[in-house]
Amino acid sequence: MLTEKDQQALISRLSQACGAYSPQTRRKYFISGPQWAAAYEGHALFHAPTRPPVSFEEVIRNYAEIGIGYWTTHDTDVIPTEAIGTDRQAEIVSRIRQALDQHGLQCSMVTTETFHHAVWAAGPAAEAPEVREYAKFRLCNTVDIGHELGASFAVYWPGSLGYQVQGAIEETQTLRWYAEALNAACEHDIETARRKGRPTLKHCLEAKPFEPQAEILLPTSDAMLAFISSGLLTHPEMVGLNPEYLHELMWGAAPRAALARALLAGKLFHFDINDGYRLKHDVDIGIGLVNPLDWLNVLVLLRSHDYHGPFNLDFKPPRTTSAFGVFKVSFPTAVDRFITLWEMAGEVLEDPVIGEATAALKAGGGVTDPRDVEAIVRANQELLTLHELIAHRIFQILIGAHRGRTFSIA
Ligand code: 3MF
Ligand code: MG
Ligand code: MG
Repeated sequence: MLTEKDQQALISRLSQACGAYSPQTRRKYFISGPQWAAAYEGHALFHAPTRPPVSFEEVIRNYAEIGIGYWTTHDTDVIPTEAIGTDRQAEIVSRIRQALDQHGLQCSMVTTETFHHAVWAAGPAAEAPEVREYAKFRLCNTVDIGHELGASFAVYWPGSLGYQVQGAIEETQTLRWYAEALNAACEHDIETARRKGRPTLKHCLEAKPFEPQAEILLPTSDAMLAFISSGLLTHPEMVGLNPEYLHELMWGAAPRAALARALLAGKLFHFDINDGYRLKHDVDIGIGLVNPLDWLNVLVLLRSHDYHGPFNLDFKPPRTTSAFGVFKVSFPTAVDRFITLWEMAGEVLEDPVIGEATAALKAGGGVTDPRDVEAIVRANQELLTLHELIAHRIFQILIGAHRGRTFSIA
């Protein structure tokens, strides 16, 4: 029988056999590691935890060792709800600063938990005014924590903004109330930033189509774009998006197209990276383990629009991974798949076959009469075969065939 130490030695040896980027290389990318992802104990509605709790000190130390240069957190990942806004918070925040400094990490993003605690049973924009006042307090307090830790982004996932049963809440009213909380956070941010001589934070909305409410009022990034420009926000210029790859895929969208719409609106501020399946629950698998080809295409789009991060590793190490495995396998391999796909995206953008094919498609068939439908069809018929050829070439880049890797039964 293998002892625990033998098993860990096996994991280490096989990880090494896989190869890895160095921590220095990993640190060159704007990749952030969430406190909650590393500290996830493997629990769910139908699942008991499989891993013990880990402290922020441990997470920060391990991220540093791996080469993850940025750390992100919910307020209540690190501060118990009852200590929010108290001296205890100040003491915890100063310990976080110390841990970050000691290990050379930066806090890039802070987020308010408005879904877990009983106070959010009816969501952050509930009918009771005291719940909404409390939500404002929590959002403003998170802005304070963000400035204290040197963050540049604040994220809001209003997953509890919705209902289980229809008719009990009025949607327009609830959205107006939700906007009031965001407005309070932006106004508080402007004041705090001025006082501290820091830039204001970028406030990012994150959509998810299902969970935890049965029906969600802002289920997609597109719904959030409409909300941002609805006139309800006092500072729409401070508010953008934190799309999550799987959250878009879950409702059946093409994540790349959803990101394209965010880019066009100038609202792609932050990006949660992970993987999973269409029309399923939020399985939060590590990037590239389900849809590597789609991921490659997503990164081609982002690279060609100069989006260089943050890329926030919002996945959940599977319940089958041990506490040792979380930092030995789960996080380093997720980072490495991201880096590989990112570099491959660079190859796609520079590939001569794709370049020539794309240019030919854009040049079109050269028909000068825009009313000659027959001629237009004929002039483009052969050219359009290039669509499939481009897709094949991207597949070849994914598997390394463009560099001579071959497979054959002969
Ligand atoms: C839920 C999520 C959230 C958000 C987080 C940051 C727990 O599916 O993705 O992670 O990313 O609340 O705002
Ligand atoms: Mg997320
Ligand atoms: Mg998710």
